[in-house]
Amino acid sequence: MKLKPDLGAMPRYMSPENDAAILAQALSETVRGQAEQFLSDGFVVIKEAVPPGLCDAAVTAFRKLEIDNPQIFQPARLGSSRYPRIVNLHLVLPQFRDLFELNVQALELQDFLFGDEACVYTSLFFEHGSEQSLHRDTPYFCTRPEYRYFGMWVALEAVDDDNGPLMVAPRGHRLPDPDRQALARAFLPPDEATPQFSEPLWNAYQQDVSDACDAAGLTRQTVRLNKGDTIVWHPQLPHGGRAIRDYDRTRLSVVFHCIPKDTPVYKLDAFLNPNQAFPTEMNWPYQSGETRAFVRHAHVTFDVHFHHRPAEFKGF
Ligand SMILES: O=C(O)CCC(=O)C(=O)O
Ligand SMILES: [Fe+2]
Repeated sequence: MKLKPDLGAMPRYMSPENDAAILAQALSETVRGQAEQFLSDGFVVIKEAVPPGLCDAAVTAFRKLEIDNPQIFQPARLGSSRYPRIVNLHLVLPQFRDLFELNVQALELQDFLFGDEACVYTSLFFEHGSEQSLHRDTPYFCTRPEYRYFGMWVALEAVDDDNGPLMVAPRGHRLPDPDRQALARAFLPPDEATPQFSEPLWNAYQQDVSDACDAAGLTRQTVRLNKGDTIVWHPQLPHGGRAIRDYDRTRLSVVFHCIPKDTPVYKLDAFLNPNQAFPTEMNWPYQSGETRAFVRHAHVTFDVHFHHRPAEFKGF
């Protein structure tokens, strides 16, 4: 028997008509102010969310890991002076987990909006700006029920116009999705199952989002941050990385992809089939931190190229 998707379980922050009721339930003025900004613009910047010393400790730990593990880090530069984005370094660096666990206001906000405890699904570390074009994260973090995902991005050093800052399209989180099934049909032969990932499908969806932002007259805003500032974004917020003007500069930053505990995460297979039922609970293995849970993935990964089990890292 085909299960019906539980559309009634759509998170309340997906519908603007719920905003006033959500804000009325905020437990403190601080959370209310942040939630208000988040609901109206699709993101909120929390200034000095973690002390600069915590950011320095994370960078120092990363540099030590690099020195202790040349066999892992040198090939990962792929012949260039740059690493690709590094996935899940928090598995081997407790200082990275601190950036999440001690980010008190960002966690309070997420717990409040989820109505549940936020945990880390995956993380990315960037040594340099990503220069990633405008996109929504939802095709890559498609939960069931849908949209139970937030991005939480921590600046480990100052980010300005020159080192590839984030850009966001404020209020773009409210633009409706295109007909996702039609999009899949346009690209896939009939009866072919939607793959988890496909670059042409990803690009077609993101192009639709970008065009919709233009049609609605939404601008791309640069987000300039100081060390320790943290931005939390809505699952549907269009965002990306601006061009790097000064290639000599780093843009050290960590982004956590956050979900409520035990939430399954799918990719395009579920995102482009919103009416298809998928299991709505997942018994992830967790690595417990001091206070929060982190999904225990098997590998630290350099983009999609190199995979290393945590036990391969010396000094870990
Ligand atoms: O850090 C960036 O430049 C973009 C990161 C991003 O888009 C993400 O992690 O979802
Ligand atoms: Fe993203």
